[in-house]
Amino acid sequence: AACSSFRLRDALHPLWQSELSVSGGTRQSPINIQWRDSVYDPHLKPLKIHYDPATCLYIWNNGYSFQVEFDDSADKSVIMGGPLENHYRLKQFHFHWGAINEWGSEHMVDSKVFPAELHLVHWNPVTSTSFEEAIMENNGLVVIGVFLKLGAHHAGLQKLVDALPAVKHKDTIVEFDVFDPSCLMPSCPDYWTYDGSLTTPPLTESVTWIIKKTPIEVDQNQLEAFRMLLFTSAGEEEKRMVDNFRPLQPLMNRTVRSSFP
Ligand code: SG7
Ligand code: ZN
Repeated sequence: AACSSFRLRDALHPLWQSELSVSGGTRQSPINIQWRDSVYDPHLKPLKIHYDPATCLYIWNNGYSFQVEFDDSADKSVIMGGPLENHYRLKQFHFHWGAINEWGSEHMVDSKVFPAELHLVHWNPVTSTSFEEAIMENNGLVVIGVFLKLGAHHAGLQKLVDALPAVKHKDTIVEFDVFDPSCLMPSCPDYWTYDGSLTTPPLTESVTWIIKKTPIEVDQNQLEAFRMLLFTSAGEEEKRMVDNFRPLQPLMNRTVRSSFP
């Protein structure tokens, strides 16, 4: 049931080839956040983000997105507060985006879709000894989602955009030192939170999602730079890396909480 609405393109993508039989999920992601159905929880604390720019290691094209990886061998880049009972370590961030500006985000708000969505992926070092272990555990992961909308040039994002030509092809990787992803965070502290899953295989239901209410602005050239990346390896027939989002999943028996009234 969890995958009942995925598209043919998902099924054809190598990432999904062995995952056609995933079913039975009750807390799958992404979802459409209905603002008026979300419940204000006054006990939700502000989210605290402490990233050490020196833990940033490299950027790679994994054939589905590009992602920036961090040294997670110690508690150096962590988040805490918000809905969380302990701190979580930053492992990587990546984006999802569309072929055109009319779609691209995984989550939606009142059925509104954004041209792209940033995911900062963290794992629980209190209940797991590694990221790989945390993927399989309830409350093992926290992903912060930030919507990207079309608007002003984003200076912080540009350092990333400048590195993209070097990872145009699948399986390419380059060093990417000293980057503080908190520059990609909107200044407004408001967020929604709900219990969900990874949006790619193994689709495990191990994720506490924290979706920031306010999008960040990026300009058209920056979105176009994402769309120049390729799903394909060097030498293969070129396929543009676009529309790398999973379709909406049913909310089922879940409540989305908001940190704001
Ligand atoms: C992207 O999204 C990659 C994956 C990530 C997945 O495909 O960033 O990272 C890898 C392959 O290491 O999977 C386990 C994991 O982080 C799903 O992440 S998401 O649910 O935040 N979209
Ligand atoms: Zn993602």
